[in-house]
Amino acid sequence: MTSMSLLPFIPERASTLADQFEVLFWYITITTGVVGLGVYAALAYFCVVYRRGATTGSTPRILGSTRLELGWTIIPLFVFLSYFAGGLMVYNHAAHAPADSEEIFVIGKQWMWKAQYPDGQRVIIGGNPRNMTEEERKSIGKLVLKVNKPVKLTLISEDVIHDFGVPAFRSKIDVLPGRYTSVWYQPTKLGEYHIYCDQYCGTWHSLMVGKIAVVKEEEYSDILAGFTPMPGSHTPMDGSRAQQGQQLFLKLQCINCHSATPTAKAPVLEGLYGSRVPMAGGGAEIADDHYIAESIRRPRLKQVEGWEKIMPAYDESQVSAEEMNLLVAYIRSLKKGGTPKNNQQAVPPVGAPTGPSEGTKSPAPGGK
Ligand code: HEC
Ligand SMILES: [Cu+2]
Repeated sequence: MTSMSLLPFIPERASTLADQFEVLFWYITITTGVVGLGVYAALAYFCVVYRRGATTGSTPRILGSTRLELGWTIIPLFVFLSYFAGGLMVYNHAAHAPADSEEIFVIGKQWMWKAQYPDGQRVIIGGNPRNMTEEERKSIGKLVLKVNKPVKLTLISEDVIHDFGVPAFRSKIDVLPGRYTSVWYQPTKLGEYHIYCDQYCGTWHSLMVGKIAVVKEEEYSDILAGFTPMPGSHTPMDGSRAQQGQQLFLKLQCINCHSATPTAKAPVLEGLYGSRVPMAGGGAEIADDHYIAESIRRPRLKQVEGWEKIMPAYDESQVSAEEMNLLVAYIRSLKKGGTPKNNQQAVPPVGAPTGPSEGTKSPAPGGK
């Protein structure tokens, strides 16, 4: 028996979270429902049986009962504690992505979602095609995920607050400007499921909808190969986010200061990700996605100890949300000894077109 067949307004269950969520949801709904209805039933019964004039004799005078008081205090206490325990378990599941999750970046923008896969493919979900650039229109599609494999979404907004909601996964997460949030799923069923923007975000909020397609692992890479690579990359293979980020790092001249040489004017970024960074004026920060993005947008906010305040702030006009994700992906991937030479340029893959493709911001690798 599925809840689907009984109650047609309840969405399908298609993730591990949805299964856990559903058990807790019905447990709470049924227990509170039974008690609530019981109170009303008793009320109705007493109204009829003890109505004025219908009773024989008078009501006995009762001055409290310790047994009753203890009973209706202790039993509900344990019932409510069981809600808490169930909630804690489901929350714990939802809050901790497995370490082997594949990671997809999602950007919310009035009124579409832009998803970036680790190898550089991208998909535009929802939105009004008439308001899109040529480049974006080519990438309209579905968010494709593998069945029975965990996936972690890291989300940010370019403008206002959105919310990435997937009813079949029983999951929704706010998507905020200037702050990364994340969510993870393990889809359990093949098929297509709705994505909604669950936070009213302006005129065409209703267009910010789309589909997640859950496919078999064998089909996954074929489908992804058909996706349009992000602007600036030539083949999906060579357009990995980290590699595109490296090109940006060179193009924006970050390398002039973050050069990993003894005379560098700025800290080395190798191995920065996940490390503890001591701050000027005491304290320390863990270098996560948010810390890195903020260091680039507003470097004055958190000053690394022992360095001068010379890093310029890069606003949206210099580094867009999409480019920020690339820089973050690059800095994350940067291992010891990985900083490029100042004049190093990425070599285009064999057989790749060499001219700059239309509508791209970054120059073609190789400087042609
Ligand atoms: C004019 C020199 C200069 C340029 C150009 C520059 N930075 Fe920086 N950057 C610094 C200095 C100095 C610091 C350390 C002091 C601070 O926190 O502001 C820093 C700090 C950082 C940090 C935090 C590092 C840590 O150890 O916690 C990151 C990340 C970063 N920069 C990335 C970038 C990126 C990406 C670019 C290019 C878009 C860039 N920087 C361009 C000088 C520079
Ligand atoms: Cu929205």
